[in-house]
Amino acid sequence: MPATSTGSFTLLHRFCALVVLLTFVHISVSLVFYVCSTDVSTAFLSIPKNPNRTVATEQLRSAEDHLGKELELQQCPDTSPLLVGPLTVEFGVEVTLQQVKEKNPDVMEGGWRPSDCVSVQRVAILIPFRHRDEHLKLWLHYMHPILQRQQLDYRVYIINQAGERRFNRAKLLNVGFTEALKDYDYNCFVFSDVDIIPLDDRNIYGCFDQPRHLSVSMDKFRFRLPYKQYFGGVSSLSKEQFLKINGFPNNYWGWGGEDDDIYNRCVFKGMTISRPSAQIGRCRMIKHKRDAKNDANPRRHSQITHTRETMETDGINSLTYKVVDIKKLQLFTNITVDVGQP
Ligand SMILES: [Mn+2]
Repeated sequence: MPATSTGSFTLLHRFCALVVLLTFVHISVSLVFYVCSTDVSTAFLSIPKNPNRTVATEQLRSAEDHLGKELELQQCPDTSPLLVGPLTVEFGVEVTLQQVKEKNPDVMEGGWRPSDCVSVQRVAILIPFRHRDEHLKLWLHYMHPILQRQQLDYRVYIINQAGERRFNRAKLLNVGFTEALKDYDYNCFVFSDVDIIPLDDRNIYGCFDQPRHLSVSMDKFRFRLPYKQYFGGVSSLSKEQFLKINGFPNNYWGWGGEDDDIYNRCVFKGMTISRPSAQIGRCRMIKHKRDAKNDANPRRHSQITHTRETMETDGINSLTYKVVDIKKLQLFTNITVDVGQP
């Protein structure tokens, strides 16, 4: 073999060895980077409370939790073993939101759900509101422990009417229904005034076969129903029942009438009102003066005689409003909303 030929063979041999070496280095480096990036992303995903996580991620996670629990956990018992029965409720007590937070460390994002069983009742508690901060503190103080003992999967929403125009309780509740469903798959809605507290935790803030009236014997009415059709104070409807009646009326401005309209809607759709017994349904209302801009609605008597016609076109299907602000706090979600004016 000529010398030149031997020389080029050696050169080729060296060149091939170099290529193999470079390839090896390349693969090694790629492998190192791959392992590092996996570590980083795993660490990133497993941070439990990343303040920057998006609402979408949060909703996905809560949906996953929900599904996961349903697969692993048993349904909660029909009657919660945590109930204690009659309660003492005093409105003279001084409470601060800080104290309520400390006494309810497991309440987060305005609510709670059992960790050891799956609650059938996924409840949004909706409170129409304006300038009643003192009442709200008492309500949260008494209600959060009760709702946890009832083993509900619940959250509290304060639907705060923006501005100082005439109050519209029923429309605020329609807004609460719509906005709460953007958060979670609620199947039950409790509509409560901010100043009413039950005197027995066996009065379940959940939903039943028929629309439920919960505040059936109030101290204000000497522990009796003021009239048989009374549906004011605290009531609950399942999502299905609420949609069946086209939600609540939007055009009752000022005090009164809207609760009778809602009662009529239920009856016209073939439903009856379910109630706890007069004993279990005892409750107290905080005494107060009529709020500013909530004078009795003079049209209410005439309005409630037309429910049958108006209910088809006035309700959740005709609801318009503007959300001004949403704040997700530990003890409740505050939704401030512009509901317009008469
Ligand atoms: Mn009141």
